[in-house]
Amino acid sequence: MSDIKAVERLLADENLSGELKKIGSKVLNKERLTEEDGVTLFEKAPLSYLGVLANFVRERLHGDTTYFNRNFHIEPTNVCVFSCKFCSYSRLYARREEGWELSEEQILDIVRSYQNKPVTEVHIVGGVHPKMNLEYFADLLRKIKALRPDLHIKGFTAVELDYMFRKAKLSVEDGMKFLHDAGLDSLPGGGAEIFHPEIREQICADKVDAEGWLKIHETAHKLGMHTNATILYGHIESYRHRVDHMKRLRDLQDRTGGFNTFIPLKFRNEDNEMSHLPEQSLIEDMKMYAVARLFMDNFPHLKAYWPMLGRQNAQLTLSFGVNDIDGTIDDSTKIYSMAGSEEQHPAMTTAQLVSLIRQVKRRPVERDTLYHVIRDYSDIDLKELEIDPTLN
Ligand code: V47
Ligand code: SF4
Repeated sequence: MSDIKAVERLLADENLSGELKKIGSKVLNKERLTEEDGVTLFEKAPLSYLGVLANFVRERLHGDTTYFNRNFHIEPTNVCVFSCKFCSYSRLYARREEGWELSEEQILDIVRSYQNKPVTEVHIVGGVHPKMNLEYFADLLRKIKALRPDLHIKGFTAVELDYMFRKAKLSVEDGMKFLHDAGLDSLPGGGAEIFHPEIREQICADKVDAEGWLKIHETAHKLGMHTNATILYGHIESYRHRVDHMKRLRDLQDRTGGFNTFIPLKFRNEDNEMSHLPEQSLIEDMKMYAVARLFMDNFPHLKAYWPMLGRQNAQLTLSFGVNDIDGTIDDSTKIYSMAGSEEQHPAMTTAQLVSLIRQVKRRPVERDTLYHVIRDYSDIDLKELEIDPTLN
């Protein structure tokens, strides 16, 4: 349970500056941090301080519970009309012969291949292909639901949705309702990048802006759908831009309460137009997670996406505020392997995920997309898990 003594010791340290003591007391007393506090944490707080406080908040909210799910991705295409400079994955529409475009039958075959497997979620995301429109995706959603009514469909970034709705000449409300009725259950957090126009205009000028992204998520929340949010950090943005980004999300969450999870995504620099930038250190990564946990006080969950960070680094985040490490994935996404992640074929069995979490003395709990508990794995024999076909 949350270690209040560790926080009290931290705040009693005579070497700690007055401003960090004040921020620490706010955290202890559940007072909201200002944007200035957020920037101060990034600029001045030692990692050890951030770790104690973020872990305190994580344990106050969730104890040792660490969530994971059993999921797979479908990436219908990497052909994209946009040209985000950080993206290693997309191929421009003009060079589409270099990319891939799955047919509807191929996509449904992927779903069929999971017919007897205990996955609970499919995550559908891809490039913005001008020929895959709203009707096409609505039809696909209906067909997936017909095959697997129990499968939660988390699909389409706000970038894909914005393009689909505009092309169909529908309002965000009507477009979202149409897809929700066709079977779309929730939205992933992609496409957020950095909201501030000073940065957005340099890294992804041609896709939906901050206001458009937030409006799409707000509309989904109003329809009763849950969504996630991301930040793409560690490139040309400053700490001020990161805090501004988190503040916009926190404000929307105050209004709707519809976000489940915040997912910081580390910029990976292989094979994209920003490859000249170095990748951030692991220390900077842990700072990002910890400050997010402290600043985003109305987000229930903080997720480290292991295919992007690598397994051991994902373990480390569990001491810096994170309480969710995503899912089994089953080698079904290419976004991060193409951007240079160490995880070239991201896949973990349930037994591997459980042991990863147990190794760092946390409690592995399988969840569904909406964080309903499916099973607590803390006392399960790992050997039994490896041989039980219903569990892997
Ligand atoms: O929006 C693209 C990012 C995102 C790079 O909601 C990159 O559960 C780092 O949003 N380096 C898409 N990041 C993926 C995404 C996501 C992933 C996992 C879970 C969830 C969820 C959402 O990937 C894009 C962009 O921010 N991205 N290229 C890169 N080179
Ligand atoms: Fe297209 Fe998404 Fe890549 Fe941007 S990040 S180029 S929208 S696939």
